[in-house]
Amino acid sequence: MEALLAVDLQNDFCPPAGTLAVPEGDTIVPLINRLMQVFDHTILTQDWHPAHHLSFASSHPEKQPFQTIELPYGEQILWPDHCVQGSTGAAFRSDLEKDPAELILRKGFRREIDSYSAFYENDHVTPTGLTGYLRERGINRIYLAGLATDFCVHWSAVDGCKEGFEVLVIEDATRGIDTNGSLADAWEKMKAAGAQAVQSKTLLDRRR
Ligand code: VGL
Ligand code: ZN
Repeated sequence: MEALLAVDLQNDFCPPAGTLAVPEGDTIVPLINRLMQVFDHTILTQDWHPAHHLSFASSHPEKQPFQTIELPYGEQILWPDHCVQGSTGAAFRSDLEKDPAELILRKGFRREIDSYSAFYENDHVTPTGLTGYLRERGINRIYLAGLATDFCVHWSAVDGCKEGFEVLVIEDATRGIDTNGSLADAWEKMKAAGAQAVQSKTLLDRRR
């Protein structure tokens, strides 16, 4: 059984007003709405940080967005403040269809740990519970779409493979941030982990 996992389609990741806007991030929303119609199961993720989250550059005097720091779990890129719990920026895009979603998974809610992946926080050991949810529901294949290709989609794809799921990334239904070569690096790592790239057309053409 398969599910569509649509990642972080929130105002802060979209132009023109998002604080961490992914170029063209807004343009994939109508396509993802159509994709939901050809999947029996849709899951949405929502980046959901408390104010003063440790991944925010503003939490570290002297630091600028897109610089990095060392945290106990390793290197952390510092971001502009984004997706603060309850803010307009953290809300889903208003044009996103939310009704088909069977689960809305929030992540990044612990101040000290970022969480790009929908499966594990960035320490790679704190689970979100998604593996158990998918397994209990008999879902063994996941299709990823959403934002950003090089962070939350990338890390979710790699962890999904590690957890034993078949992972396909719908390439034209994602957009990347691309800081320091991160987009090319992400595709290399997703493919090395066993994830496959697919185009939305092949899915939209499927007979159901
Ligand atoms: C994301 C950076 C920080 C993402 C979330 O959704 O890809 N990227 N928080
Ligand atoms: Zn975030």
